Amino acid sequence: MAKMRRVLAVTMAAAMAVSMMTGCGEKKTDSTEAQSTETEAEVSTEEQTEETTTEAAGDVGENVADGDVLIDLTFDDNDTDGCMTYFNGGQAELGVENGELCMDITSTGKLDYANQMYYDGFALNQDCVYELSFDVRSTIDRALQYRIQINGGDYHAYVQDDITLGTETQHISKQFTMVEASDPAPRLCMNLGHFDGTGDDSVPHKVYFDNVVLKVVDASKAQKVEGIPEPKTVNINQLGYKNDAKKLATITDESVTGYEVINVSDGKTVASGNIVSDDWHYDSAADERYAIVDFSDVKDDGTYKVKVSTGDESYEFPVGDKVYDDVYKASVIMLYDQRCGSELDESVAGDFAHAACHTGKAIVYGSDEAKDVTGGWHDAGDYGRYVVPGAKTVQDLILAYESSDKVAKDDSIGIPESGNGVPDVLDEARYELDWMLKMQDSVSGGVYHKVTGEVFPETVLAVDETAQMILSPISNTATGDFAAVMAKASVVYRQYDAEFADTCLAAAERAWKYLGGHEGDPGFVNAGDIVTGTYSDGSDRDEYLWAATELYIATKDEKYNDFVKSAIKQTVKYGLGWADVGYYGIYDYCVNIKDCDDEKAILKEGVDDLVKNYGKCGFGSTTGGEYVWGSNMAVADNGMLLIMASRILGDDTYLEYAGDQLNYLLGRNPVSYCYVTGFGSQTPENPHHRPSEVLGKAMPGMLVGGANGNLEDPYAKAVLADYSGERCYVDNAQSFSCNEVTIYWNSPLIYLLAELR
Ligand code: 9MR
Ligand code: ZN
Repeated sequence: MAKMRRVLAVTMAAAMAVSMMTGCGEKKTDSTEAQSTETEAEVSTEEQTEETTTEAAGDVGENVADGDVLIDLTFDDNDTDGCMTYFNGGQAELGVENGELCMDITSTGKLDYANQMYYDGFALNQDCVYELSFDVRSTIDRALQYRIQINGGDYHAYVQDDITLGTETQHISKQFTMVEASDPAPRLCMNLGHFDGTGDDSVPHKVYFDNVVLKVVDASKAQKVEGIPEPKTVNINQLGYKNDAKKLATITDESVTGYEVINVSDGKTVASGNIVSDDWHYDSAADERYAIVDFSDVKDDGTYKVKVSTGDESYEFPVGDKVYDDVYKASVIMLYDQRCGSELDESVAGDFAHAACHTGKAIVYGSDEAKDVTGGWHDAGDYGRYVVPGAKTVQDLILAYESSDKVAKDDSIGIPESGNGVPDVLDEARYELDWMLKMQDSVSGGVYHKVTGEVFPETVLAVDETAQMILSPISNTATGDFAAVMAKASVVYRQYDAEFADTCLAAAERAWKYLGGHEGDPGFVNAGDIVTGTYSDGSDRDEYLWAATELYIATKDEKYNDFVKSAIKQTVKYGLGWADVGYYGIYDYCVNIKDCDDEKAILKEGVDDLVKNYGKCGFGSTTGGEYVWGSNMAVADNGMLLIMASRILGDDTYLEYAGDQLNYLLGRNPVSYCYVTGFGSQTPENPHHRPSEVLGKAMPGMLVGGANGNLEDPYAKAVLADYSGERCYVDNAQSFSCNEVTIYWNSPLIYLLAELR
């Protein structure tokens, strides 16, 4: 039968293992190795013609037809056919023996999913009937749980059964109807951990699988698998513009020949223009032709929309003086909501209030030493606390305080410390600094890289993560970042708390001493069975440079200046990220030290590159066509850098580009999302953020990671394979590589909003 269909190459991230969500638990590792296996899964298109649908009524549903084979694994040629493993306390090796898949199990752990074999890369359509079948045997009598489950949240099963295995091969076959909403990215799991009541499964043994097949039995009632929403053809900053700001809209429908800006309250056109063929350009990262219209002359307070000649309209947006006040406040309160180790006040955190979490002592990895490292912010959608990204967040807050008068005076954001005479952003940053001080080893001066459980927590509230906290080993990058922010804090907090400033400076100097004895140490990698985030970084030169700069500013000791002057002659990674931090040092050097021509030149080179990138993007972003995990941080960081450079270089033109970084984040992008939760006309509602997932509502004020063309989670692979980088964003909690949130994505947003509001 005639049926249009496209083949979706489903990339199984095996060795790459960027992040693996699994049955009841999440496991992420950070190896950068390339993807190992590509399998093909057929996913049918939504583009089926009317004709074929009618003709085939009865055996064709939306996207699927009777007899479609979605999984067909035979393990010939010694190939595991894209099957993967997840462990949560168990131990096994996956391989192929004589054309059968073999789980060679040495420990079954404590949980039924302690050992898991899984397979991704297929979809389930609601109301479609399927048959799952496979052959299985084991070298001992033991239980197996097979299931197809949702691959995130509570990991509940769409179909599941527990069976008893023995040495005889059994052919298992199960029909089921997908009764829940269509799922583009479920997971087939074989749970081979420990099961009570089925004999002794603790002895080493092997379980063999063959002929694993998932087939469509009856597609007549099958409903569609929804893709991502169609973006608007006219995109603007959904939160609006300040009266005098530059205002651009991007149009992506090439049949448009003109536009008008309409005042929504009276329907009157306040600006209009034509779009001619020369106005159209190509954005390769979005894979779209676009035209830009400038309506900066619309300056009066009001609510507007841009309407184009085809009748399409942008979302409505305000123009006024206070358009960013609420989002600014919410983006700071998000950090309060991420606080760990103390009770969150309901009057601030609302539904996200909770009792003190993670209050137990942490064990220093590889020892019996228990240490109090309570406090600090949860990093992201997980509850890990990591020094490296924490330092970036603190620095961004302090820079916002230093560069914006409004922020420096604002003591009324509404956190518990508001009104205490210390600006709120400094209070908030101090919460992290106090924790960071506890992360320093009192003997060596080195700083522990992170404190997390061994694995990522399940989708639970912070108070319900009860796993033993472990302090991962000291790293140079954590110690360098620590030295930098502590030295800076010693300067900034002195007027508010001289004793704290002294403590910070002494800690920074001890950290610097550690660094002196550890030049050339290898970068951080996860120790033992720990699989939480690594914040791995190929170079620590930038961290050393930044630390030396802040210590020079704090102490005026020339030994630090000598270090800076020799470091900038070498290869340093300049950036404002968690990995590349060189510009933090360069900028503060320029602000504080008179003789800074070399540093100014470094800054100028950086922002001039951003300006070149700006010209390549139809939506104002300066990432140069790169859309990676956390691309929204890159956009926000670039906005910061442009503002910082405009100060140092005395050139206001950089500020316009900075404004467009904010505009991109708040809606002028090719997916039409205002990327901050709770704000804008189309806003992320399903962030990968455990508190939001458990409560079923997104915590407000969080900047999500955004477009990521590398498709680094199974959900993104399933729904974004046909899109180019700048459009690879999906608002789904399973997509941790597009839709997670972090403290250090919020902090450059806070800086931008502080400056531009
Ligand atoms: O933001 C990090 C991103 O740049 C990396 O590509 C990614 C994979 O290593 O990790 C991101 O950081 C995550 C961290 O490892 C654990 N907490 C959640 C962070 C955001 O996804
Ligand atoms: Zn906590």
